[in-house]
Amino acid sequence: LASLLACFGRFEERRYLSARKWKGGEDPYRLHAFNQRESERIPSDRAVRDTRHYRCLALRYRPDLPPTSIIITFHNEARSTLLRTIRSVLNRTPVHLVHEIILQRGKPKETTRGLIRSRIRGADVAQAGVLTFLDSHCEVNKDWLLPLLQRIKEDPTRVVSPVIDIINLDTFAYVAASSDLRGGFDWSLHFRWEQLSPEQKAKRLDPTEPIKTPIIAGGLFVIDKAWFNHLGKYDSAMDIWGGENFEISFRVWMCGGSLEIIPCSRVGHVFRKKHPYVFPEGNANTYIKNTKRTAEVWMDEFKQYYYAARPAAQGRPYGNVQSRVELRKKLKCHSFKWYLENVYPELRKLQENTGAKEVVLPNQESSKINPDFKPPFFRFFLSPLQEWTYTYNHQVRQQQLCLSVYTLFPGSQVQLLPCKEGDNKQVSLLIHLLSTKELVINPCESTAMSQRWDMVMS
Ligand SMILES: [Mn+2]
Repeated sequence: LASLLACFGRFEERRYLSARKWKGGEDPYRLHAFNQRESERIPSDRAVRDTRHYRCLALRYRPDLPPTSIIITFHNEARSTLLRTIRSVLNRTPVHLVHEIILQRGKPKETTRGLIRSRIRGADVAQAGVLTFLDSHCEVNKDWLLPLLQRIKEDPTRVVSPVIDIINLDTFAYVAASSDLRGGFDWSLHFRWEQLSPEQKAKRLDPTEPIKTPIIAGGLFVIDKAWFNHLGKYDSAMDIWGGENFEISFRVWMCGGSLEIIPCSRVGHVFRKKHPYVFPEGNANTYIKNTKRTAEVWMDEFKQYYYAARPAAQGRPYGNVQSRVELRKKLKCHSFKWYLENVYPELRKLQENTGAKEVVLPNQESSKINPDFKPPFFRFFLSPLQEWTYTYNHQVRQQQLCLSVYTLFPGSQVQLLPCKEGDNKQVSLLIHLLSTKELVINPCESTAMSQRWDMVMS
């Protein structure tokens, strides 16, 4: 690495980048969906603001941190952004901690398997005991690596990410991201950043403390190599990109590890509005295939909420998941219910924005009060984990589906059908329900616990 650094002293960056000149009227966003011209104008070794909390500066790290292999996977990356990724690593990382930098280029003929395959290949050739995955359009900040390695040295089952700062895709300005965020998602397996709740914030007395996160954002994380291999690397049958972060996140949590965001580690990343790759069957289809594989292998009975939230996934081919199912068995992983209860209870509370009131079915206390109450009745149709919304239109809905009836005759079936505005066959008042194997209408009985509804204002 020292000799690589010396090389950069003689490296003619301007010449390397301006092999092609920009003509007037040429679209600098065309190839990479960011302003390539601006990226080329800004030197690759520019100074960036240290965006950490000032208390991070006082932290001391162990002298025996393990060196890491830094794996940068790329496919058609702009030279300027790739160069900035590498130079920032060389300039802002203690030399003894970087065993090697592996530039893993996606094979042109392998575009359908793309980045996930490349990451696996990079990991397989890596020689250090710790793997650091980076995107190819990043810019690491001061001391970014030390706090990440420290967490892994203390406990190799941790999988850790930096706070991902924002490199503006138009101006390439380096902007600090909030360090009170964690990764979250909804039942359609759509990723989003989430503010920590007021209670979680109140509990965080020390702003340098790691943040447990239900999911990582994607390609920026550090993991012990033996742990990565033990957990089954990646699902190599997934296409290109998107959804793989769900699979690896569920797997890490459910199979005995944890995911953390480390506020004292900062890495800038160019977030794009659209993905520049051409996906094998279009972006949406690739995403559906990858998330469907995840739901089928990891979400147990809760996959029905994924299908309810993403109806387009129903009936879609998703390949063979046998080996991943076996992997899960072999690793004796927790259930998805465990994950929901211990890692991401907030997912249960997600509800439609249209919702005024939240209805939780059935009354969870009732099984304690009434020994005759049999919760298994509800297991398929009305699990306590399901979240229902009682809307202003007086529909009882879950995602896009509403409780619907054809008649109010006792014994007639209640069904879940796609919601329609103003459909009076979709329950317009709270009716009492009696559950047998299926959900049917029954006259009110004030003592019947199976007819109790708990309503919670949201
Ligand atoms: Mn990226």
